[in-house]
Amino acid sequence: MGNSNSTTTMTSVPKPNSHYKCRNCQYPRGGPQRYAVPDDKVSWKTNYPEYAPPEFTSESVSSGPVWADPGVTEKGPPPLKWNTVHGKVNRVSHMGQYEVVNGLPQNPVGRTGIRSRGHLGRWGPNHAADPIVTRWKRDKNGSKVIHPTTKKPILQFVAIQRKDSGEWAIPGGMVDAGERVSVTLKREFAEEAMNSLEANSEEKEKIKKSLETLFSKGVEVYRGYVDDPRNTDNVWMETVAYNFHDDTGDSVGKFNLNAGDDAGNVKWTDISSSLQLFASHVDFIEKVAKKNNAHW
Ligand code: RP5
Repeated sequence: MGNSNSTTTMTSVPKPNSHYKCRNCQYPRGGPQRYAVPDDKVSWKTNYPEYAPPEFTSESVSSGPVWADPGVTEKGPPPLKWNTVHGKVNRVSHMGQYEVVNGLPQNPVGRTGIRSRGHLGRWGPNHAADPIVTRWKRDKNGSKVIHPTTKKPILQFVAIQRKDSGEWAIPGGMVDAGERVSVTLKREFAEEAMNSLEANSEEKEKIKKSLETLFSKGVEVYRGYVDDPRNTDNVWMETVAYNFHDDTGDSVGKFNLNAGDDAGNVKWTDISSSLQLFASHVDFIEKVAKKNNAHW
């Protein structure tokens, strides 16, 4: 048998390029165990007749805060307009048109083993923005630190430790209804990494000024789906990630990092392929490392 024949007869399981963090595990913070979804059953195109995922909506969402949509009632699914901006709420996905099944949006990447809204407020896409603030790692003489193996300079980014899961993450956050992404990026960074919520008005003004300059020169590195542990079959996170790079170390390098809001800790973190971060944040960081020709 020749090689060409053996490749055609090989049984290969297609590997999904996502759903590592929102599949085959316990739903976070009090949620149920997700229904098992093997790699070859992630796609909605694959038949999975026995699939019976549990439903879960957390109390914080079902109690009807302003940031959450109405739930399913005896009259059926909420009468919202999908795949469009409805009122001020952006229900358009970066992934293109999503399916609506039995009146509810369907996760565009595939099965997650759980239904309903979990901890997320919006049916369908929940939009976030992620500011990746970077500088070069420098020694005490101010020279860039070069990695001995790759011979490339080491980049550092501002990471926060999330209070909800304890994992390290990019200090991103939800885009408020009607808010511009550029505003969310600055607001979230100021709140989570510089604790601007606790600052007095003079300090707030200083933080605002230094961020204005840095954040005016961002480069978009990613736009799309996030493999977030809160995703379900009907709700999922999407983001726009920007890199704000301080090449000389003169602006960001001087920032006083100070954890606030949803962050328990904040620190400059060396970028390398061994990083372990919340959701699929490591994928965005890899793009930043490659873009800056840094060690990975
Ligand atoms: C992730 O959740 C996004 O990439 C963003 O970092 C974050 C937004 O959620 P919260 O931090 O507001 O909970 O999917």
